[in-house]
Amino acid sequence: MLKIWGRINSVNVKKALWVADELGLKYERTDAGMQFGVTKTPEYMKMNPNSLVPTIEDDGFVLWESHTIVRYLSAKHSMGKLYPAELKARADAERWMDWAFTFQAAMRNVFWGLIRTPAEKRDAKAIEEARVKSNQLATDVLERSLAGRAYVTGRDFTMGDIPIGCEVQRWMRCPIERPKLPNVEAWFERLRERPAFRKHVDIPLS
Ligand SMILES: N[C@@H](CCC(=O)N[C@@H](CS)C(=O)NCC(=O)O)C(=O)O
Repeated sequence: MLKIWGRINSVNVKKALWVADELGLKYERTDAGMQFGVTKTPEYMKMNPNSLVPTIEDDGFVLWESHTIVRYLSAKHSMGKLYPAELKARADAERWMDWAFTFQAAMRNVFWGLIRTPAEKRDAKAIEEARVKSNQLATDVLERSLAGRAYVTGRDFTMGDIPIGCEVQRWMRCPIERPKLPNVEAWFERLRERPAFRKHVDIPLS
C-alpha cells in the first residue's frame, strides 16, 4: 500500500494527501515533522536526506518533493486526466505547479507571522511586505490568468490546480486584507466542491 509521511497541517503534505484522495488511492499516513519529529531519524533520512515532509513510498519506490509526488501519482493513475497527456497541456499544468512555489515564497512571512508566531514576537514589517507581494501576485498573475477559465489550465481540473490550490487556501484563510478577485474566488469555490480538497486542504490553519 502507498505510504505517506507528513503532518496534516503542512502545505506540502496537503498536496500529496489531496492528490492521493482525488485519485481514490488507499494509503497509510505516518505523522512526521515539527512536533512529531521522525524526520531526523536515520531511517527517515535514508529515505529523505532533506529531513522534510512529505515523503512517499510506493511499491518500494521512495519519492520526496511534493510537486513531483503530485506528478508521479497523477501520471501513474490518471494519465490524460489529472496528468495531461499532450505535451503543451502538460507543460501548462507544470508551469502552475512551479509557480505555486513562487506564491508560497511570497506568502511565507504572512503565514508564519500570523499563524505560527505569538503576537508579541511578530515582525509587522515583514508580514506587511509579504501581504503586499502575495496580493500583487494573486492580482497580476492568477486573477488575470483565470479570466474565462474554470481551472488554471482551462476547462478541466488537472494536477496544475493542486499545489497552487493549497497555497491559495492559506492566502484566503489568513486574517489579512485582500483585494476582491472574482476569478480567483470562483476558482477557489470550484476547488471547494471537491471532497478531497475540503478534507485535506481547507482545514483551519495551524
Ligand atoms: N520542496 C519541498 C519542501 C518540503 C518542506 O519544506 N516541508 C516542510 C513542511 S511544508 C517541512 O518539512 N518542514 C519541517 C518540518 O515539518 O519538520 C516539497 O515541496 O516537498
